[in-house]
Amino acid sequence: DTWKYSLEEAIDEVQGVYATQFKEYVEANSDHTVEIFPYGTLGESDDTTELTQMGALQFSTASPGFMGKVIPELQVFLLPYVLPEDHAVLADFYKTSDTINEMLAAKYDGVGLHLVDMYPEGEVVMTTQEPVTSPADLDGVKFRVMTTPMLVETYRAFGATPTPLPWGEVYGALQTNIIQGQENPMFFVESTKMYEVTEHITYAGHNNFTTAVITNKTFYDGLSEEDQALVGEAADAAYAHIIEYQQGLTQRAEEKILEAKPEMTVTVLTDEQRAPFREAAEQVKQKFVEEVGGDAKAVLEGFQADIEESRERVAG
Ligand code: 6CS
Repeated sequence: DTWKYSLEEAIDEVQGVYATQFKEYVEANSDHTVEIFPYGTLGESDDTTELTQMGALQFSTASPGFMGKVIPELQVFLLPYVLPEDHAVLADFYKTSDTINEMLAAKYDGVGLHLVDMYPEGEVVMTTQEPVTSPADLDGVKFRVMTTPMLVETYRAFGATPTPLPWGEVYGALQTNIIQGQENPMFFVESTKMYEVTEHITYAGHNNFTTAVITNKTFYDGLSEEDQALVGEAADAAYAHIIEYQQGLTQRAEEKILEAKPEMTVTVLTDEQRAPFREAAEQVKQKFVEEVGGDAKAVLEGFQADIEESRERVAG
């Protein structure tokens, strides 16, 4: 069979590198072929998620920054200062967390999907027109976020005027001053040339971009045991590859940006400068628990416990 697999990114960006590895594994180990549809061929993330729920696509990459509208508990990934910064701890966490692989995975089943894998894409940085060293600097800044409500809450707590937009509108909105800031991993700031339409980059250490690979549930349940195992193995191979691929990726992207635009400023906030952002994060976590309700509290607590276990495991 041919399995259709859509991305929110280009083929040479992180999601494309993952999907290419997945495809190579499937094709080397079965008679199936995987046809990849990069961003721009089928619509925005919300569209490709729907196409996957309907079964028109078998696989897609669907980031919680958008999918949080469909499964509200997924917004735990958007909460600032929750995910670990250490790459090895992160890499262990996604693979071993029962909160992700059991509790959140079950939520996907409820909306006609099966969760194949989740992985980090890199530390999120803010890019803005004016320098940012404190929440006061975000006052009056229309700041683009992905379309899930907790991101709006985050940037409101950070002092900005949050503006949710699908990805396709971001570059143009920066160019025309409809927005004056946005956040994304450094590789994406470089590959999509967002540095051309912003002047300052700020590392606040508040999050790592998480994405998820999903399949249509009816499709997945209909696969033979052998093919289900193949999907899992292909995901494991792609996961190992993407974790390795990301070593130094942020740094390399930063260098490329500075080469293309030497006047771009890059600021890594100190612990002291991060303190008010961390403080604001507490009220966002509280909002998540209160407003999302349902399993939100259990998910956040499970998350924190799983992260702690990963920290201990990696520390040896
Ligand atoms: O900001 C966004 O909307 C996009 N950012 C990344 C890193 N991947 C896809 C997503 O659509």
